Amino acid sequence: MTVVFDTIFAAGQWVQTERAGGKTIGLVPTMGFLHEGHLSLVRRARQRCDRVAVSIFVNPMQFVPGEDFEQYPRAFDRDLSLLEREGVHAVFHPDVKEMYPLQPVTSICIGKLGELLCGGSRPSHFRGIATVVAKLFHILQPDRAFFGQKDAQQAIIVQKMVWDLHFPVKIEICPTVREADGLAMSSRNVYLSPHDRAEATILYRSLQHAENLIRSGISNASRIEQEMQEMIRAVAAAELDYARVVDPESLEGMRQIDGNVLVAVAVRFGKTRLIDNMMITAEKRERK
Ligand code: PAJ
Repeated sequence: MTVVFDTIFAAGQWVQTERAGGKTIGLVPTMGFLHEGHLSLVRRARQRCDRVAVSIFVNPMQFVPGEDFEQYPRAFDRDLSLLEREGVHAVFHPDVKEMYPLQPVTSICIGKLGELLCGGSRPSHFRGIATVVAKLFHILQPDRAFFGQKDAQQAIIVQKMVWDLHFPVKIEICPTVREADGLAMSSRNVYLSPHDRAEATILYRSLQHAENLIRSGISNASRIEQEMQEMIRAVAAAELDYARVVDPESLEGMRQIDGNVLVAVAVRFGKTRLIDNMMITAEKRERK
């Protein structure tokens, strides 16, 4: 049976009971409008933990003014029935007043990591994410929390926050789930017109192109970035935000590729901003 809590107090009581019974808790934080990507995290959590809690909360603090907070798709009843089918034990579904009863004066600052890549066009976004994730960790006290590789920068920032602030939680990062044509699943894909939806495969195609270049031994990061940018610019409906080859820990750009790299793209189709990424390991070989 799936229990639903909309207050922090009720969630805390459930946590206390489960922990007193010696159960481990897995948390999957989401903003709802669930798809197979979210459900893959839920399934992993079910395998790894005795009890699974899913939070559904569209967090206003991570939306920059002018973004889609109001329009963000919501479908709680549908989400709940999907989670019931997955055997989720608890769903935490607070409203904004419950999570932010007062104007907060405290937030989690992540410095440069939050300014690079998506931070360039969404300045306070990662502060909002780190802060709400820290709150969710305190409320639901998970042993493990599950995040998607799809949002690579978010996953890296959460992992660093947990290390820096000694949260007693293990972060597990799960692979990106894609549509048949390669488009990464996202709650925002519903915003796309049929035409833009077809063109949106450019994100994955540009990542595959980067992968092929790296596998063929090309190690000049800016050449790879340029080729990706050209591919994306050739798609009329696509407006490039970034296409970068970066160090997977610092998210800083690099000149020569060596070992692991994160290739990350962000592209706008009208008002809809899509992101995707790939972790690629360059084989140590002669450079071209
Ligand atoms: P949301 O976009 O709903 O995503 C919730 C979780 O699902 C994140 O960890 C995200 O990386 C993962 N996810 C999304 N699409 C995925 C896909 N195609 N494959 C695998 N995993 C995928 O990310 C957020 O919500 C919020 O920022 C949140 C962490 C809940 C904080 O508000």
